[in-house]
Amino acid sequence: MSTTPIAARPFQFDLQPGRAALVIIDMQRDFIEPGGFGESLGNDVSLLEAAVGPTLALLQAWRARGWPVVHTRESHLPDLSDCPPAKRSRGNPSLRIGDAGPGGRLLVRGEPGNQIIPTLAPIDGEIVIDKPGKGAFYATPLQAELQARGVTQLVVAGVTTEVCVQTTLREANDRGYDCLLVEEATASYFPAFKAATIEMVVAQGGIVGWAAPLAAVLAALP
Ligand code: C5J
Repeated sequence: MSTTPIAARPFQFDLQPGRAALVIIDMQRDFIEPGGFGESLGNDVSLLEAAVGPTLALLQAWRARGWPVVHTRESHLPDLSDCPPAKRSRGNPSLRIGDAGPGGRLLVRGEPGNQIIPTLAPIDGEIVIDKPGKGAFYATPLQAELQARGVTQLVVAGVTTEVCVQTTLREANDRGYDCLLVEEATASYFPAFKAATIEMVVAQGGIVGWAAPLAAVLAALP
C-alpha cells in the first residue's frame, strides 16, 4: 500500500490515500451560532469560528480526491428517549436539551439549529452520523460505515476539541484507527483546553494519535 508522509507530532503520519476518512465533528449551528446549545451553557460561541475555514479547506481537499467524508451531529430523538436524564439535568443552563430556542429545540434531530452550518453542509455520498453521546462511535453505525469503506485512518476536525473531538479520538484509537488531529481545524470555547488536548493526544509517543498543522496536511496530499 502506498503512503503519503505528513509532518506531524509526535512523528510522521503515513497517510493511506483513500483509506483515510475526514471526520468532521459537530460543526453544527447548535455549537457555532448564537442561540444554540453552546451559548445556553454560557459560552462565547464566536471562539469556534476560527475552525470553519480550515475545516472547509480539508473538506474541499477530500472532496476533490473522492475520499471518504464523515460529518457528525450531536443530537437527540424528539422524545429525548436517547438523552440520559443525567445529561439533560446537568448544570444550570439558560435552556436545556429539548427546550425551544431561536433555532428550534436544542440538540434535537431535524431542528434548524441542529443542522451543520451551511459552509460545511454535507453533500450526497458523504456519511452523516447523528450521535446521542459525545463520542461518534457510541450508539451509532460509524464503525460499520467505516469498515464497509475499508477506512483505517481518521483525519479529524471539528468542535469542541476537548469534548466531542477528544472523546471520538479516544474511541477511535481504542478501535484501532490511526487518528490525525488537524490543529487549526478544531476549536474550543476554552483555548487552553484545545492546547492541552493536542498535547494529550501526542504525548507518550502518540498515545491517542497524531497532530499536524493544516498546511502540513494540505501540502502532503497527493
Ligand atoms: C459539547 C461537543 N461540547 N460537540 N459537544 O457539548 O463538543
